[in-house]
Amino acid sequence: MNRKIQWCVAAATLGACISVVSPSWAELRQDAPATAKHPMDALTADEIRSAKEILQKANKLDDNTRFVSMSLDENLKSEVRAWKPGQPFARRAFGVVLKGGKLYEVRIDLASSSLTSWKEIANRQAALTVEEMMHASDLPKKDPRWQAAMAKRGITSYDKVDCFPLAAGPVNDPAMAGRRLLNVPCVDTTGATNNLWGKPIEGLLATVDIAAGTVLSVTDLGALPTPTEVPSEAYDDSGKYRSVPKPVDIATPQGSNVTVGGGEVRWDNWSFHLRMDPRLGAILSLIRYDDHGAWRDIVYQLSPSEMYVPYMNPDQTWSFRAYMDIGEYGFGALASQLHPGADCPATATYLDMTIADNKGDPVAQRGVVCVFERPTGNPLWRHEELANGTIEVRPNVELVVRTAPVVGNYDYIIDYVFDRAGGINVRLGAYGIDATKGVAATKLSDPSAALDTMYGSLVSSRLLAVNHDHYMSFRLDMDVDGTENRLVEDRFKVERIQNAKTRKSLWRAQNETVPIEGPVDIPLNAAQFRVESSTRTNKLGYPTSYQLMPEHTATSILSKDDAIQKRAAFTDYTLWASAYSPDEKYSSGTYPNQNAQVEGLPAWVAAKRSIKDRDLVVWYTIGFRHIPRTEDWPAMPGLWHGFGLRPFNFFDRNPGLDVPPADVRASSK
Ligand SMILES: [Cu+2]
Repeated sequence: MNRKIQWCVAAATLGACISVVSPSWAELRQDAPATAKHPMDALTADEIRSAKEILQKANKLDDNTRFVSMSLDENLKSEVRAWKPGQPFARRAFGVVLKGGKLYEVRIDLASSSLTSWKEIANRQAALTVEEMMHASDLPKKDPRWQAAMAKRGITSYDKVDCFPLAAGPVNDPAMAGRRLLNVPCVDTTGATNNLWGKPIEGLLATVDIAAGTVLSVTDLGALPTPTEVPSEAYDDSGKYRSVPKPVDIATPQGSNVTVGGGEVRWDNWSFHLRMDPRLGAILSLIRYDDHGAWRDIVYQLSPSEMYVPYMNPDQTWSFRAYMDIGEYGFGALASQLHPGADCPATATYLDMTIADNKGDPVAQRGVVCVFERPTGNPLWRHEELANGTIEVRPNVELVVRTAPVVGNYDYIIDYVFDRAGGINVRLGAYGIDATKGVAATKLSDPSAALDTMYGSLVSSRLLAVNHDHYMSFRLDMDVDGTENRLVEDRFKVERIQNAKTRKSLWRAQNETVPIEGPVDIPLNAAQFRVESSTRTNKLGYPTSYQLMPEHTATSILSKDDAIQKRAAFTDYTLWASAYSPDEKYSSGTYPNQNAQVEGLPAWVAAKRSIKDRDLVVWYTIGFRHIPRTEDWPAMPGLWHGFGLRPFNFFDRNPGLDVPPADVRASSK
């Protein structure tokens, strides 16, 4: 069944519509599998139900027990690598549970229906749950101190007041030990529809203990006049859209070349397993390339690890804002439904995710992953030989796996992009709405503007978008032609030439293996980095390898003794390498919420384990600083950053040689 999609311009203007025929949502969307067919498959709805039943039978649950997460506890890497379709495999679940004010880690063997571990984790705070966030948003409205502060601002009815609980950041105060804290600012949503961030109720913050259900304190720095612009109304730019262009589309008129089954995605010469995890979002495993009939390993697992967003404002109601969007909130749990024809091409395949809710019951999140092909418009390779008038050119097409976690005001898009010559690109798009702070200034010439704009940019009258950074850490468990790999640095060494008549200098490449785990300086002018196989060489004798392709990126420049930076110490460097350990997944540690110490990646590598000719993991952080600009308001155009992996002596020659020319493809229809 086909569906006719219409994009219509507002009736007040041209009243024009464009129609395209595309498959129906039901045809495009795939349910999460009912049974696990692959050891890396996410827990199914039945498995989530079983996990809860096993805990109930073990008398571990009461009415107030809450599930932070229940997700796949992966099998050993050696077992997964050796597994062949059709063979049996173990299934285990790992849960994070809150009960009686305590945090527990739970391990369950699903095949034997047994609880294998129930372990209290002391002095740590789990990620925040949706239920807690909703509860915390209501608490200030019942508090007389907050009500009095609101009355000072002339607000006595709270129908149009929305409160958005925020992770409290590192907590050093011993009096707060054991408390489950959230800081709750509020906004006036009068007249707002999509953008709710235009009228912050500034200078007022409630700190709540969500476990106790109490407001601990109310901070009031004084009232400011509320901004008057209603940002959602500004979306249509004074009520006039520009004229409707002729359609520009990505289409697969003869059907998709992508197959998705049993969690495995196949396209062109690529194969990988795809699953959604409540904490990390999309996880790609067992990324392999079909090299003329032989599957070759490249990456065992590729996923986000942490996202750190520190804001740069010293006010008491702002300075704690340094979020860990993955460890405090969860990229899978916050994955947004993707809209055909807008978020992804109309003909993409859309995948569901099954997640455990806070009571441990399965819920389906619809269409939170899309997988699609797109022509790049660029040649994959080409040469025109002017001497004899010949030309050879091959078209490139990419496969994109896309998710869009939405964390409060920010919408991130994470793409994994596969090309036809063995390349993988990881792209991070920042969308959404700037975090806003009410100020007195209406424009830069106002007397207060110099002070008001010290830590951000005016984006509208009385509205400041606060400066901040974004750091997204990716974990790349590389397995280039097997698990034994080494990280190699090709250093560009400048040499003086003694005998040449006109030339004085050149560079040559000298490669060195990084012997020990730790942070790796990446002087982009002076070196390139590759992960080499220790066991395989190509036809010419070079060790097979994949090159890491950094792009423009930033590391944190905050003081290392600052608690917000201590727990995000992975952002001190762009690149790290560590020895493989199945327990080392999160670069800010397992429980960054409220943590004030160095945990995770920087702590693990202090062991200085060897990474030479071993199973190793590399960690790359995409970092960028954001001084907001007026064009970011009231909704940001996407800003993209990324990095890549490309084969380097992995193949014997250009792996895209066998891509047919475009004219052959057209004439063979
Ligand atoms: Cu930003």
